[in-house]
Amino acid sequence: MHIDVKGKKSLPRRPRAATVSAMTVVDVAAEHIQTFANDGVVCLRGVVPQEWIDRLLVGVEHTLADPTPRGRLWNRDEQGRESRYDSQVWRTRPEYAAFVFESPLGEIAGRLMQSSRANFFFDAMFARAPGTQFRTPFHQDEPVWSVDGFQTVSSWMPLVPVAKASALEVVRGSHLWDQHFRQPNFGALTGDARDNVAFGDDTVPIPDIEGNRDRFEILSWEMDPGDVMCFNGRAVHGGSGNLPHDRGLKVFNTKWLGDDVRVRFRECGMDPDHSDVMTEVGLKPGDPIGTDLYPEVWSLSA
Ligand SMILES: O=C(O)CCC(=O)C(=O)O
Repeated sequence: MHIDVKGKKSLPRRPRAATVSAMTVVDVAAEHIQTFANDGVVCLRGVVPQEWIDRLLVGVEHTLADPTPRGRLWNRDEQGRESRYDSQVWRTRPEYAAFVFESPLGEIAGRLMQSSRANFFFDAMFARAPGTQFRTPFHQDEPVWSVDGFQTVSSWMPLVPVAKASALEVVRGSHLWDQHFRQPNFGALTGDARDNVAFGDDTVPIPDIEGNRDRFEILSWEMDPGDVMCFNGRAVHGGSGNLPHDRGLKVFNTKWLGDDVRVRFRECGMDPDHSDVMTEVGLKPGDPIGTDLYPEVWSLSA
């Protein structure tokens, strides 16, 4: 797999195991890198081959049938339509682990972040039944992660076709806002006490974006399997519901960290809170990201 960054010198190929992605050539154009820097989001078309989508769909079926302790029923509406979530499953699901290490995503993330390396942070799976209207509230990720840094990428990847009206939405340029907001309390959404985060009073609630949509520039795209919406962890995002009665949605998201990211344990509250597992492997506040928990998957020098 080789990514040609248009307008930049070609970089050495990193040898990889023969996999479904090994023959893939992905172009991350200088234009995509610039869009990601300016807007905090870019939609890349056709960068993940169907073989990967098929393998991830197998993984998602397993995850839905046998959720991890982090698996959640996010919402069940009056018609019984469910929205489900699970995360950090890559260590136990071979399809996810293979995708993390062998797909083009690590390199794409590294290039978009303009980082010399990309460390894998965690995976997240979102599944909604056909007709589900439930939308994820607008929020930022990185201000409540157990790390701090600007060079982060979340890669939101639908495994089935999704219309623009049902896709994730990102507020253009919000990754550059000075103000960082506390997350909505997802515990209140799921009704699961394990999700309650007592965010500190000194944190600022997110403005009502949904109620004032005309005051923000909100981006989303109709997407097919193979397309990836990459957004900065500070970008305000939400949505991804509003489904037609005959269409469900399955999404696999991988989260990536770059050069400037450091461990940070936040007194304001964290979601997900990795402070215990980080401490177990010897990571402490201020440390760069590493260890087997957050493997370096791609680097410029490799
Ligand atoms: O797809 C969704 O509903 C939410 C996605 C999200 O918040 C994320 O990927 O960080």
